[in-house]
Amino acid sequence: MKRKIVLYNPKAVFYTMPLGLMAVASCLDRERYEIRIIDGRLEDDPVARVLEELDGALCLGVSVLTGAPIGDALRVMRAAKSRYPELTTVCGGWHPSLFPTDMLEEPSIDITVRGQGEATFTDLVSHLDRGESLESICGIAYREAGDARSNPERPMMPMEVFPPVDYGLIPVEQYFQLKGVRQLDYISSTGCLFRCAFCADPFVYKRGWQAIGPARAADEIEELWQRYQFEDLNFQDETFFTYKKRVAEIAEQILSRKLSFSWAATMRADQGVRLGEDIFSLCKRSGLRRVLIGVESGSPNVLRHIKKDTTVEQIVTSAEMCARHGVAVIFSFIVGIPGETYDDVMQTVSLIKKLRAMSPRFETSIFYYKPYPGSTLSAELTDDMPKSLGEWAEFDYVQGAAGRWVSPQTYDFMERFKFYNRYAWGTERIVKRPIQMLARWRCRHNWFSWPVEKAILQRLRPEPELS
Ligand code: B12
Ligand code: SF4
Repeated sequence: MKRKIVLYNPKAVFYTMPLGLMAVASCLDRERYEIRIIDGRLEDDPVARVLEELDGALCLGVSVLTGAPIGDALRVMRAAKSRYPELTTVCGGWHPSLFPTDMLEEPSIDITVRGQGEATFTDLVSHLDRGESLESICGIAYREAGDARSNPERPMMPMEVFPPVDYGLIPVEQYFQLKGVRQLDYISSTGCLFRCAFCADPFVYKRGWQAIGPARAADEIEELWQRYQFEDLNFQDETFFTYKKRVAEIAEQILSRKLSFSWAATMRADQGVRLGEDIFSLCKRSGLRRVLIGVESGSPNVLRHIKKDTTVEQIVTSAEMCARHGVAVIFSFIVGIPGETYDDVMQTVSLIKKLRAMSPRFETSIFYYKPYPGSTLSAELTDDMPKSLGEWAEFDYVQGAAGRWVSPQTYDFMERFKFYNRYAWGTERIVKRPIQMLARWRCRHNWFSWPVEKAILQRLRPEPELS
């Protein structure tokens, strides 16, 4: 008889498909295991839904991002353990990769998996199934005689050895409906070669990067396109544009196979420059609709400090290329990095204005720096970070306020700038044009006193302050 494996994706913002769980599940032998993926975002009562599936299950696997998803994961795992005390619970994903042994202080978590999960979970499931000791399984931590034991690292494996991700494990149409567009999430590479000091990736993947080849990616994408008729493909890779030859081959394959959809991916500014006009144009012809560029700062000093390894010139050049080829961009910025001066912030503000003025298709998102675990920058801020799993669950990474190191002057300025920056550029409906002109004038002159139109707009239609 097949053993059941239940996998849970905690509630989170947006409806991105649970690619992590799909990836680990796709490696399991279907002759032996029956797999259920339950997504908290799709359920009215996720706890009841998980409990319903758990009877006779071999294990419950949960994917855990840092922040609010931890709270939902804990609710589900505690309920599962309380109903089925013998059940093995396994946590994988970003938070367990950063805190593999700390997480085991929570009694409802039995095992944590670090980093790339495909081979580790396959190995773990067969050991659990056979009732064997876990001591030889690389990449996990677990409790042994009450103590946390951490096994050696598992080296990252080439993605080519894993089978294609099985989208039949999730209700794809339901995600399309919730997203409001037939957009498929897809991943063609894992990890990242760079070393940004605010990011957890260098810690989790040790600056390793693995990908599937362009021909295989194209085969998979074509099969998925025929099956689901999606209109947009969202590459969830950390840095899709890592090797320009690979990117060019994927774009060529999309064109030669006459696959008709738009696509979006994440790009670094230096990669945009290296891509060159020809490959940029090829990408555009193959459907490239939008890129997300993590700019972070307009100050060369801050870019150096955070080891971004990109320059302001590269940011502007890649933006010019995107504008020339009609590719939309979300430029994401971080303000409030410890050590940043008011002058650095003003350089960021100038760059934001410059980029926004370049194309109505350019958007900017501005976040206050939050010390994310696992990054070298956050190592200096341990006092400002949560200590327990419960505190991590309450740490708001999406909307939380600025850190204590951000001066009231900078905070006040940025809040006003963020508001007007949203209206100042881009295409606004005719009724809002006068406000747009005024907002643009204010941004150009950094003059945000007497914000009467802000009060009017907020009264008309209160909007979230995040840009
Ligand atoms: C899609 C996505 C989201 C989605 C989540 C979708 C979901 N599943 O619910 C949404 C939009 C909700 C989201 C939100 C945020 N995200 Co996000 N997101 C991503 C992104 C781009 C892709 C994730 C993905 O699908 N990857 C592909 C799969 C195959 O990889 P994976 O999930 O890592 O899974 C592998 C392993 O982790 C492991 N694994 C994962 N789950 C499990 C479970 C088990 C049981 C096992 C055994 C193994 C295992 O095996 C998998 C295969 O190798 C990643 C970057 C990336 N490329 O990973 C960032 C990333 C995960 N996000 C990140 C951040 C910072 C955020 C935000 C704070 C961003 C923001 N400022 O708004 C928010 C807030 C999250 C929160 N606290 O609420 C960080 C890390 C965060 C962290 N420490 O948890 C990442 C790494 C980006 C980065 N470099 O900064 N995100
Ligand atoms: S921010 Fe992006 S480029 Fe930098 S290390 Fe993280 S994933 Fe890589």
